[in-house]
Amino acid sequence: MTTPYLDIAPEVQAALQSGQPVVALESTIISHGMPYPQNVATALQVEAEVRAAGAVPATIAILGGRLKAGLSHAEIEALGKAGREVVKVSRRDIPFMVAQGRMGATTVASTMVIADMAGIRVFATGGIGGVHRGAQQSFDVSADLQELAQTPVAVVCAGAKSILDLGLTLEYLETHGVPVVGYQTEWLPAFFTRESAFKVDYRLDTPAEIARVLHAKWAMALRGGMVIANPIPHEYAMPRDAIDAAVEQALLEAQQQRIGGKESTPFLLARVCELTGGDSLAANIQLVRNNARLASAVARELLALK
Ligand code: PSU
Ligand code: MN
Repeated sequence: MTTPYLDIAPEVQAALQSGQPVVALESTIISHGMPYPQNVATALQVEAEVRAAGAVPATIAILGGRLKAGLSHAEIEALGKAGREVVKVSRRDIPFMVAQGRMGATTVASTMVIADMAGIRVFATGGIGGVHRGAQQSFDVSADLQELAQTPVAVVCAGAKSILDLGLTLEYLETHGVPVVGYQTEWLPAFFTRESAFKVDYRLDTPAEIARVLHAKWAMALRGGMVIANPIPHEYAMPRDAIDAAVEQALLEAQQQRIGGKESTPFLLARVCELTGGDSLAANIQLVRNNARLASAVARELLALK
């Protein structure tokens, strides 16, 4: 599907038309997920990783009110430099950016919306949003989960950060019919660590097996996407204690400062990054690159089935 609001970069368009694999990438991870300048460097490295794996990257954002699938390096630099000043755009925000001609960084949810419009089926990121700890009171459930329930895009991630309640996140996804696949693991990865206390729904060991399941799901017109949880490579995984302490501290500060709504996740991401220092940032960068590689392989295998 194309819309009059969507600009697909020529390279991405050519790849889609000639049956080359394309991988969508989000932009909130650039603006709100990491500090400048590492965010820009990472975004470019991730694009390079996709290319090295024989696929075409399509970083997604909203610029000047246009939905963009495929950004220039200058556009990525602008998003990264503006950082948390850029509007964080989820599904609900898209029409405001378009009608008002504004710039927005897309979350997992809105990246899925735009990838779907462009006909891109596989998307790589770091971590997805989920059910927040204390959601029984706050009702804070990321719109990413509802998007996974309705939009046919596979999201390759390293699980979810332990700022979230991973058990409730899995329950929510189950209720909404979203499968969670572990790549070469039966445990849900927790972003900085390879395992959590929770099992995934299905373990699959090759990109081809993942592609076959996606193909079957969409061939039957079953609504929605899939979570492909890819553990951080062993050599970059972090000790759980260090992460847990930083997460507890960040959550406490968020509560004290009454941070809520869309500010919650960016606040927690930034505080965990500050409190754990360079180590967690290095791990974060490596896991996104790792996800870009797997997503590229899945995109390639999916095309082979069409
Ligand atoms: N988790 C991370 N890094 C991120 C995000 C989440 O470890 O960058 C970003 C993604 O863009 C995700 C968004 O879609 O935060 C979720 O925000 P919220 O919880 O407000 O839905
Ligand atoms: Mn939220």
